[in-house]
Amino acid sequence: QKYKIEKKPLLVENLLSPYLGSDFKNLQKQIVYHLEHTLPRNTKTFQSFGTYLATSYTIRDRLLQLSHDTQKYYNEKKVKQACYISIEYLMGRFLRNAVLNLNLEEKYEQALAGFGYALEDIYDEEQDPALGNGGLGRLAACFLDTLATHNYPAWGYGLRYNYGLFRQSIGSEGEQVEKTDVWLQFPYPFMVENHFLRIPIGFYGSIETYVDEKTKGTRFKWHPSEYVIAQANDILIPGYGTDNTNTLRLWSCRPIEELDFDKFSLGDFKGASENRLNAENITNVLYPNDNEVAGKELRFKQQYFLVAATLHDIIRRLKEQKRTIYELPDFAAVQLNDTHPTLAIPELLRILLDEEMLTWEEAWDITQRTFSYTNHTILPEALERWPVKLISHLLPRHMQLIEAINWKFLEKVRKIDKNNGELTKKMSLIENSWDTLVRMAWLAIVGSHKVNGVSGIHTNILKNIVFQDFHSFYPNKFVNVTNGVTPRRWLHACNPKLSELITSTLKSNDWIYDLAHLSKLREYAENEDFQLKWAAIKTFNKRKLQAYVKKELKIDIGCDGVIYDIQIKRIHEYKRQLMNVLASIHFYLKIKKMSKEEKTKVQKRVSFIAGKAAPGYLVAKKIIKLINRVSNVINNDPEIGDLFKVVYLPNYSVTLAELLIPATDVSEHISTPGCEASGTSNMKFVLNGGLILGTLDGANLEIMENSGEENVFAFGITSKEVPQVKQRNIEQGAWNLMPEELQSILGIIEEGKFGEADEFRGLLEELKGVDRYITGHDFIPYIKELENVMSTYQKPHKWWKMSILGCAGSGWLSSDRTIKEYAEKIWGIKPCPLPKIESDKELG
Ligand code: CRA
Repeated sequence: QKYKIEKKPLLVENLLSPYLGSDFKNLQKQIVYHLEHTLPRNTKTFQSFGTYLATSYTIRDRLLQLSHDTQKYYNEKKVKQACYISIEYLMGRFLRNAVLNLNLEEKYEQALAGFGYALEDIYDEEQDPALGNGGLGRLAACFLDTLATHNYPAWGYGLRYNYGLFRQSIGSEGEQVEKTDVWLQFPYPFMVENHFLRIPIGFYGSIETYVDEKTKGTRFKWHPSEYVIAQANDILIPGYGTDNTNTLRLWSCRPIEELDFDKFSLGDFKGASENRLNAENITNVLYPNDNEVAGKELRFKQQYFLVAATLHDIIRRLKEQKRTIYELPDFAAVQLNDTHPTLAIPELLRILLDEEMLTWEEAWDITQRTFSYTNHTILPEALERWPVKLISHLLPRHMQLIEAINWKFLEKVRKIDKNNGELTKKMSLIENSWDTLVRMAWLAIVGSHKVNGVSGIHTNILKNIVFQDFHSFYPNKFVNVTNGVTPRRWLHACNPKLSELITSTLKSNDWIYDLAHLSKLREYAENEDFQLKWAAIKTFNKRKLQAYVKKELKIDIGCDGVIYDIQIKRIHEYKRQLMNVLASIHFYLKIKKMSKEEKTKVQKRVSFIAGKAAPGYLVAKKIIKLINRVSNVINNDPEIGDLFKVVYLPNYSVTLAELLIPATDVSEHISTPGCEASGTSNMKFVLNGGLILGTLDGANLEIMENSGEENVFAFGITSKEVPQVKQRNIEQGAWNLMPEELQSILGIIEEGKFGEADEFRGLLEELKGVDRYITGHDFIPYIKELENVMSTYQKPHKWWKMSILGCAGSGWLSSDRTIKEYAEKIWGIKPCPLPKIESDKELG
């Protein structure tokens, strides 16, 4: 049975030149053209990688055409657009997503089959650009997919790092080994260098003061002493089932002067290239920290480089439409993805005051109406504060403007400050602690018209604790927009069998762009036949993972009747991978003590963990080492056999997640309550019929609301109760409050069962002392809930009902819903679909 593939007819053929016709013969011609002219190879020498490149270039051609049409149309309509500024984008592989979104899968399959290639294998030739660390960057990528799919006029702005997030392998001692990610060593066919856009960006220098002849007021002008060039690199973003194609513009840094010829002539070859190397440094490397600030001058330069180039581009595009600077807030809604792009606020103010010659009132009004800010974390180590000294040196005019913003803001605060300046001190954008520091989050709040958190609980914590004073000061500024994920990549593309089953059951594929339709699956939750099909797909996906583990890690794991229990995310103390591995030791010891008879009743399980640790985060690296040591002992213990395995999968990436998520029975989201702002992989698992074992934190809570509490394995206390537990730990010592089971596990580690006796001392000292993340407190409830997971798995009817109901309730977790909220509550933008041309004539 065939179903309509997309709601709106695809118009590619009609809009494009005949060259881009999409019957499979035409596609073959295009592929061969690129093979011979772009690579260049010839039809005798091409291999899989060349075929991947040539195929990708044909996709790029199509997207280029569509994006021209899209931009032309948006410009004609003068629609308001969203500009998303983010220092990270974790896009994942491009080809499959583009082919599916353009609805060309069958045709490309046919075209490549003619050359003896399977499209599926060609997809695997692509490397995964890792220009982000974790959830924040992946969220930005999901948003781009949704914005294009739902025809929103939107741009993404970011940085084109030469080296993405490091590649991780595991050394012989179980430790993390990091290697540079040289992702540009081969061409990346989906990125188009835009040589027409080169923007000078200044640093350092001095400020000139002069009197404005017209107004007789004082004016300022910044004279930077150093310049670099920002060059645009565009990645075109196709939407699903639409012609609208948006742009992600990534800036790379070039020197003003490539080579100092005078120095070169004098034989100073190193000195001659200094300029180039210094400039390229700016966009060289992605800082590998997640939820933590690096605090390095180069990082600060990256941040300014990003926002200066972006604002220049936005204003250039505004003026291209012959509109005045006063119209900026009606032209663009600029979203600051966390505080990393906060310098956009003083930068815009500088442009408006010093270049456009506006008054302060006008400039400040435009600035506030243009920006909005998303907060993604409340962890104190992630709240950015930059030294005033550093800012004054690098960007003297911007520091002056931050001081002026602060002065004007505090004037208002003082009026309500009844407590000896206490409030003024707390709300000041500038803090005097170990140094004089600018609080970037405060600046972002003051300079934006809306501030949002990324889940219900997170926004409440922002309003009531972290930004409490600001919330009282600006009661209407704070809103919640819970995160979401794109169902195109995270179900339709990564789990084709489940996608087919859902489409054939619902007799429509409308769910792909309106995920709320999944609720209709509820009526099948207890249908035995449907459950069998559902479960069979899970097994199919698990077999793929089983084969991967065998091939890559040489570990034999079972599949049928074995629970695949997965925790994949950055390694962080608050995410408590340590608690997970301690529980593994608990189960290991328990099985070892069992009689033969008892062992036959054990529910088999594989515990998978994957995730990178920031190279400078030593505790997180120790956790990785412990996991690998424990895995080694358990997996090689003949008394355990296939009853239990612990598998650490190296080099976690978007591509690996696409393999793991569809294959998961239960996934763990066990952060200390209050610490995980939202989490987004939890949403992806539910969408793929995986169950959640989680704490009352982040988006877990909203998953419980939407999929039903009874369909989530939840445990532990609420975030409100956490401070009391922490306080007790401090007062009485965590060791004294720790359950005996855990004490004895720590003892076993200390004895050296998993490596040298001293190896993990630091990790354990924290647990025994303060135990900031309350692992001791939560350990027993966690183990009990894991046992509940295992016994529920033995009741397949109940398990699959929970799994189906989870998925049926996940409509709300789509990034389509999230973006609709941003568009309506914050940006004031509307969809602007390209007009349809009513002809289905195949050209070419
Ligand atoms: N590390 C949060 O910790 C959240 C994402 C996206 C994070 C996650 O809980 O799902 O953002 N925070 O909103 C962050 O990066 C700087 O803060 C994350 O990815």
